[in-house]
Amino acid sequence: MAADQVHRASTFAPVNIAVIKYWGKRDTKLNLPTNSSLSVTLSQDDLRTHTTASCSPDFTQDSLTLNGKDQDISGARTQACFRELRQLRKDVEAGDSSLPKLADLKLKVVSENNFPTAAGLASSAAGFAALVRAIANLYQLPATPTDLSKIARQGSGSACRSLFGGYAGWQKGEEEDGSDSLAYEVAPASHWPDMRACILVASADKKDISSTTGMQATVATSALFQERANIVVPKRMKAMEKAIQNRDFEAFATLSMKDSNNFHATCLDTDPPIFYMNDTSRAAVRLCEAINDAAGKIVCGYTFDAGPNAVVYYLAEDEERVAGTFKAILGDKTGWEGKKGQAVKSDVQ
Ligand code: 2P0
Repeated sequence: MAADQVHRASTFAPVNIAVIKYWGKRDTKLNLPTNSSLSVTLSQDDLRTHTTASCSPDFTQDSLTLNGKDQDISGARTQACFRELRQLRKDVEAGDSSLPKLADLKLKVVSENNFPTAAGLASSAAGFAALVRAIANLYQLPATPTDLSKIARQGSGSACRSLFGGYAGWQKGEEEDGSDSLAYEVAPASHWPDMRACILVASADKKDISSTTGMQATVATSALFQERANIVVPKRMKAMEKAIQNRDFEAFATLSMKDSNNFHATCLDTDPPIFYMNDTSRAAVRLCEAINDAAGKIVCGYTFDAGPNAVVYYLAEDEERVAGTFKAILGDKTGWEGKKGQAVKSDVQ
């Protein structure tokens, strides 16, 4: 191999927003969750990570930059992704001696987000999904999205769902080695082409408490948590999959709102309590309730992740009634400069 030869591959990965939330780990090293979860993938035009992975005999160390800044890659999560992908490449190289020995070369990963990082907009999900897929493409691995989901999960749990478009589930699995804790497609976006999402940016600041820290505090101290993980979520996973299969918006939106509220209730029940929602978030909840009351049926459903920003789902036929109302009150998209009170519409992809 020529000393200056650089091998390179690029990919995009989308943000996903859970409607049945992941919150709690039973194994912190392998990122094995205490309950299954389900998400909707947002359009890459609106929120996504673009990542280029390259390797070359000229590189002297592995590196990762995000939005132009060097990232610490010494953590166990990034190392696990690099290690597993390299091992898969080694297996491929072992079977074909004509292939270049890429697994022995240092990796350079360059990522860009087109939205605020770590503000509760699932940036780690898109980030690790893009990192894993870019390296898998670079190594030309014969891996399915589900295979890659088991690697991305070790980077960040929610990342496993960002390897799929449309509606993605993450089954918690039972095995101790994580071999069955993987993502799967519930339905492609084309199954429900009228689904829309509106993101209400209550704050684009970095969140106070990381998801990893917050969820472990909840597991350790919340009395409501066991009920959620063992009873509430298993039933809801089934009901949500059915709502999606049947394109039953009222059921989809009602379950989304209930699960968001149940998750935030366990946050409040954590010692010390965790507050991800703020006054703006609560105003968005009331506005959704008012829109649904005025319509006489459920035309929108909100969900909040580990941050104050709302994602409101609705159908295209209710665009004016839902997104129109939010935009009239909050103003339209003007970019991601970190201003409060923006409404950003997104398609499902
Ligand atoms: C989710 N969240 O299902 C839930 C809902 C936040 C609230 O997944 O520790 O960043 O990296 O596995 O994936 C955020 O947790 O946590 C998250 P780690 P992650 O989308």
